[in-house]
Amino acid sequence: MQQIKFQLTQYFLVALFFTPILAEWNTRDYVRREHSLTKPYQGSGMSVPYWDFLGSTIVTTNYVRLTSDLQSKSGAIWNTVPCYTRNWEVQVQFKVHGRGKDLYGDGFAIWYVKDRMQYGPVFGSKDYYQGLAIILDTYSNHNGAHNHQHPYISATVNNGSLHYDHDRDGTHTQLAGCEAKFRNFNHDTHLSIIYKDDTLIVQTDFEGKNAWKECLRVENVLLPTGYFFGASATTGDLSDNHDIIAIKMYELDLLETQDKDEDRSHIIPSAQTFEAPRERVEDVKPAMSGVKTFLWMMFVAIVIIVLVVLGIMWYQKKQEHSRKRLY
Ligand SMILES: *[C@@H]1O[C@H](CO)[C@@H](O)[C@H](O)[C@H]1NC(C)=O
Ligand SMILES: [Ca+2]
Repeated sequence: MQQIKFQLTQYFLVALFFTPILAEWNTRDYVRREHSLTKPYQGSGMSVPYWDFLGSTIVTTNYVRLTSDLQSKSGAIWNTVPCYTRNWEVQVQFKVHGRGKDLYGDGFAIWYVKDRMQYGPVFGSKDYYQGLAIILDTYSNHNGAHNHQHPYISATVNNGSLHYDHDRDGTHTQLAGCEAKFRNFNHDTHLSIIYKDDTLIVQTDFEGKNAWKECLRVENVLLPTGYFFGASATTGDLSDNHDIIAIKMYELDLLETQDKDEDRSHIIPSAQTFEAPRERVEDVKPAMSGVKTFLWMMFVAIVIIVLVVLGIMWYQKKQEHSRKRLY
């Protein structure tokens, strides 16, 4: 009760001050501290509440630097608290900047995944991840003609079976993407990731206009609860400073159609744009019950169809028969 009151008060205070800016937002959404990273970062001592650090990451009073503008660096920050919110929005204020005018890289990624704190080749984090990656790729590894420019933002949902192919800039596994320039700006750059009603929306505010611009929207994206938010970046031969200024996670209201008691923790990350080959499904255990039900229903449907077809054939035969008898 007290907590609710506190949140309400907090909301009203925030609303009073920011009503013009927040006008388009759902009025009951509120910030979840345990999934957010805001200034001042440090609590008591050196640690940052709710966040762990990996690799080259350094924390200053004004930013969290995942990599500096030096070659072969990898850094990450990971939320320590799993997210049990069904509908959420994560807003990331970041700054990517460096000396390179034409050559810079490699980029960074915002994660909502099962495994945290793991080094790897996908922008500083592990490949074959389970969950969602929003990748802000600044360097095109593709030698041939690309169908898009860099920097490029893309969304990928992985159930642990997909490999991120840098040579193709991950294009064969992405769900959607957009071109967007966000390097070396003097104004603030913001990214918004919304996951609501199984729809993923990524918006950008890179032009210093204080307005969101839609980058991508994908429906029928299934993500479980209980995963972790994180951000990671990497440099190779090319480099950049990849700074996270703030991460704010907003809990969005449940929709009327959503059951608040539904257990979403066992969902396997998927998106309908995936073509799931049926024979592969069997070797992944957690999917069994769902897959079994599906196959069972398919079987029943096929039996019904066969019966109907047989019925129609039998009926036609009978009709023909009676017609023959008539003439
Ligand atoms: C995982 O994703 C791959 C690629 O989309 C798909 O082929 C496979 O069937 C999926 N596995 C499960 C258990 O959903
Ligand atoms: Ca790339």
